[in-house]
Amino acid sequence: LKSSEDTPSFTVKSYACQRRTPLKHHNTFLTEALEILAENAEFGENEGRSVAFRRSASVLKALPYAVRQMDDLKNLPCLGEHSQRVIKEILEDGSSREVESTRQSAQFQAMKALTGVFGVGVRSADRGFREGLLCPSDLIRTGQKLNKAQQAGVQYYDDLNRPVTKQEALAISQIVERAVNSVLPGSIITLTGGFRRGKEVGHDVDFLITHEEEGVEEGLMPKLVNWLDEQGFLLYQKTTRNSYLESKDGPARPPNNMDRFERCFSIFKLGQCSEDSSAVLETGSDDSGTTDNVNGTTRQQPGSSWRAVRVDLVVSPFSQFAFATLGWTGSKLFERELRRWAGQEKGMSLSSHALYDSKQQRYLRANSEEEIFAHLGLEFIPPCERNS
Ligand code: 8DG
Ligand code: MN
Ligand code: MN
Repeated sequence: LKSSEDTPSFTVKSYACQRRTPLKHHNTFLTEALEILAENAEFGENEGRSVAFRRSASVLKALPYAVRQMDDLKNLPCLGEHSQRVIKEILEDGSSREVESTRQSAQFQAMKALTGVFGVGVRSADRGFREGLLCPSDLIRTGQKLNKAQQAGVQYYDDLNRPVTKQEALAISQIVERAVNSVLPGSIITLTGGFRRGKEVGHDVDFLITHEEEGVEEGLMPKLVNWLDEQGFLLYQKTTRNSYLESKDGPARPPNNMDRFERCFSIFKLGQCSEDSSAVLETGSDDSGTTDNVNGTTRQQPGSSWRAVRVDLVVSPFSQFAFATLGWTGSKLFERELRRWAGQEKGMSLSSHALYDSKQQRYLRANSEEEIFAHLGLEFIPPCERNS
């Protein structure tokens, strides 16, 4: 045995998609600190810096032991000089000055509060902060021009910042199943995102919908949204049309990482869940006196019988279902690392629609996530170990 007891030796592969990352791990006090710096870099639109901190944090999540001294980090990949400096300070002093001053800075707190509003991105939050806005209510107080999404974001701010429980996710699943089965019987509905990775709570509920008979899923989303709206389940929705076309010249690069499925970003009105997980579902047709109008925006009162929940719906053709499932399960870093692995190590291009092999100049088909990992020369990592 080479390693002594106090300096565990453990090899960690350098891409997050090559290793298993459980939801609960041993280094939360370090990863939370590094992720504050990652988040702050995102607020400053410094993507390289933010990914570097996220990768460092992710390596620590994969360790089967708690890091106690710098020696415990020997031979670990992805730990840059800056991350190591932060870790060292936390191990020695209990906290990092950089992390604590970031956490307490007015700018970080304002950016966190403003981007916490559904529909408000880093750009608008930054503009707001530079105009003196510090919190969501400043958006209303100063009469900012808000688009429909942002109006809903402000209106349901408290609800949308309250974590969605597994039980609520299951109640939403039941509604979505009912809706989908009335507009296209035989459809397959998968819970994706954080809940598929085993999370107990989430910031939203993500669904992927398909049908074995290729093509019948076309036009499903508008029908689904109509059904949900008519039953009073939707407080807000924005649907985007499918725009993906496979080309024999390989994947046309989308302008950003957004994929091109038919999708719907929505806010559901969910009736109170009872203790025993059987949801009592209410429809919203009568608005039974539980809301109150403040400054022109309807705010929900405490103790109301319903709550607002963010729900993402995606429809995929059956032939792309495996890729879509993999792409919408996350985590975001895991997805990013999968694409980087495909490109840098395999000369392939992976998206939520397809896998293209540049050397062979052809698409590689897959009917399951397992087949995609195999195409990529990776060991299969189950969803609950993709919490990078
Ligand atoms: P949370 O909601 O509990 O906070 O965690 P999550 O479920 O992991 O995060 P999410 O923001 O709901 O994202 C779920 C997955 O969906 C994640 O892997 C990233 C992926 N995703 C988006 N937007 C897009 C997109 O435009 N295209 C693709 N392909 N995937 C996307 O969030
Ligand atoms: Mn999610
Ligand atoms: Mn989502």
